[in-house]
Amino acid sequence: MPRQPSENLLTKINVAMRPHLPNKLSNLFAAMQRDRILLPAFMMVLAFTAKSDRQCYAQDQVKNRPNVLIVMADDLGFSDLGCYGSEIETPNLDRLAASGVKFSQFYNTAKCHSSRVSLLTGQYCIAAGDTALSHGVTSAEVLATNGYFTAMTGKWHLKQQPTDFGFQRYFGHLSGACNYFTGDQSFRLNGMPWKVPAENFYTTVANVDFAIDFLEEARAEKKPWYLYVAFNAPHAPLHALPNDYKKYENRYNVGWDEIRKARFVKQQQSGLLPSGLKVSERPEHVPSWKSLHPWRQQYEAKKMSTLAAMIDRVDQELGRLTKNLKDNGELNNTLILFVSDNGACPYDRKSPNPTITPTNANDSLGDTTGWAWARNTPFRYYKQNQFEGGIASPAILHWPAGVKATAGSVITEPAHLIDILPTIADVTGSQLPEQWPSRELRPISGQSLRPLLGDNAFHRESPLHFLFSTDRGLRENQWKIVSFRQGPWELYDLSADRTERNNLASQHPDRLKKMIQTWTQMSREVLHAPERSYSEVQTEPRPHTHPEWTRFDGDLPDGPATKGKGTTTRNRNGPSGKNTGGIRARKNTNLNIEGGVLHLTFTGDDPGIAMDLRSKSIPAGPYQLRFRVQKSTPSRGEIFFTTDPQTTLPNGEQLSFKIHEINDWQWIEIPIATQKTLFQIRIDLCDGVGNASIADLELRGSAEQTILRWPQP
Ligand SMILES: [Ca+2]
Repeated sequence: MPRQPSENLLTKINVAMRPHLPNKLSNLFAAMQRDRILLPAFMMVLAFTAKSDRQCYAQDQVKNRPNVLIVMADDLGFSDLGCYGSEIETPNLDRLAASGVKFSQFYNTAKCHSSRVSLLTGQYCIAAGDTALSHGVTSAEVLATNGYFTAMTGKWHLKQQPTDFGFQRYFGHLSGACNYFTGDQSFRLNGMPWKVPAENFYTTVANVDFAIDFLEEARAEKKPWYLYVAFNAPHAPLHALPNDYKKYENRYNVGWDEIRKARFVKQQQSGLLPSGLKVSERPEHVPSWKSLHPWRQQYEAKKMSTLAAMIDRVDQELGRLTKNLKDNGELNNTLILFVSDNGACPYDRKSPNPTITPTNANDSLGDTTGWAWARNTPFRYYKQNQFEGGIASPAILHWPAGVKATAGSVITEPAHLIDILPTIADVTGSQLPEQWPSRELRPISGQSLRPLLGDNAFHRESPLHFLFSTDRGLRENQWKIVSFRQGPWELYDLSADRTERNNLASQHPDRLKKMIQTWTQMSREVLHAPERSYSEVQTEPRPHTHPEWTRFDGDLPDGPATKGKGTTTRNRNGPSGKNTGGIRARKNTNLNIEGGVLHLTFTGDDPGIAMDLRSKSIPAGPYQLRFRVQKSTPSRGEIFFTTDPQTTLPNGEQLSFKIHEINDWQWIEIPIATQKTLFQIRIDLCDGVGNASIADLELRGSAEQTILRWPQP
């Protein structure tokens, strides 16, 4: 049996040392007293305490430890900054790149929360324990242990809150996205709920207001500091400050074909990308700008004006922050790293409304696949896909006191968010712990990038692994394998074909096979991923599409028809009870279907949707009901079904499931084990008010064949 330290001993140590301890450690002692934490953990904390104490002393002697500022933008495309090819005005970031370095092959994980996990822990998301961070330590915990003042502002998007993971100060929202002008209920200031002011509020600005306040505190305490600013911009809802919007209004009437062309020219002229590289072609799912109806052109141009204004504002606020560092003599010895969590977002979740000007709390626009394509120039695909368009991030590193590489140079070595923690631990002289109370740590997969900053040789010890939902990839030297939503593996030689135009899978079957084995082995042994996430890919090629990509063939509500062909379920806004696409919205439920996605708003008790199968000719069970759901709060959902024409809902049988992903899509797969034939199905996602989206809703048979899909045409 492990021994536990006596409560008396802990109490004595806590009382004696409290004045010398950082708050978090002091709190930890209190928690240990309360929870009788085991001796090994206790001894480890003592070791850290001793180290921390020594270093507090040393800190007065050693003045040259750098401050660290990590900035992450949200859904920023590879080409969205001036120094990465954009026409959007980002002079402050361009200046940092000109006097620092920029990376041409810096990778993220293609999605919001997983990128945040990797940035903070140096691990792949699943390995770190996903949003619970149960198998990792954060950079804030590592640097706080080494005497740094630690602070964060902006989007958290993980479990608990930043103050539970080593950040001594925090301002921001715990949610994945919110209204830029009015925020949401998840705002916190230093661990406590914070009410968003009714006026004069815009999240991007507030993040820097609080960041500057926190830095003032760090300076008063005469400590080196670590600040992590996680802007929510330019993530949807698209909302811009009026003056920023005005600056870009009508600038995008030229359309995405022209903008993409101009960005690519600028990328090559600036030396960011090799001159022989070919830009990827416009995919079939994005129409040419010229083919769009004028109302759609006007509407799409507005979206890009808003995105540009939001990105411009990020740059302005960063300018304000870096000026604050300069005014305080800190710019020279602060390591600043700017990255994005994923490529531009193609998901179009709002009905078209060209009359909106999104410069106030009540009006916002959504993303669009057309501009996402241009914003990821020169690459293919988008947020969530493990193609370069999803995972390639602009990355600027500025640290005059520490970077020996030529100012303004481009680092072409592949790097990844998992490298951030080892890098900042390295440059700050902080130790990466092998143990941490109440967490079972797994090894860090990232490596310190410090050799690159001094023009020294860097050797990547293990291939870079990519996995989000069913999208997969592996980068090993110049080779990359990638699978689009569990479609067949593709193989590319990125040294000649960074834009992934020539699939070499059939020409190099041995290399492909070996890389798939490596990917699978890493999924199992490094990520500890659940087995289903590395099950084999489909062998039959399928078109690369997604139900939430913009459908440009939709009609304008009450307006002129588009030039495109086809039909759309967009805007069949049914009042509660009306049957839409084979789905009936129950009482207290508003259903709006856009591009095949069900957007549900729950206004009272007992909401949900129901599907009546009595007129369908379907085979007998067993079945599987399968869909993806996105919701902003966790909840318990229920399925009701009948297998007898005389029984009506809510009588019948009942199954339950859990919605645990917050704001991200989660697959729900429910086996319905009956041998009889289904007559009615009902899905409840929660008990009361709220909202949710459902996509890819289908009933499958015992051979996993699709029997029915909703919405029905
Ligand atoms: Ca994101």
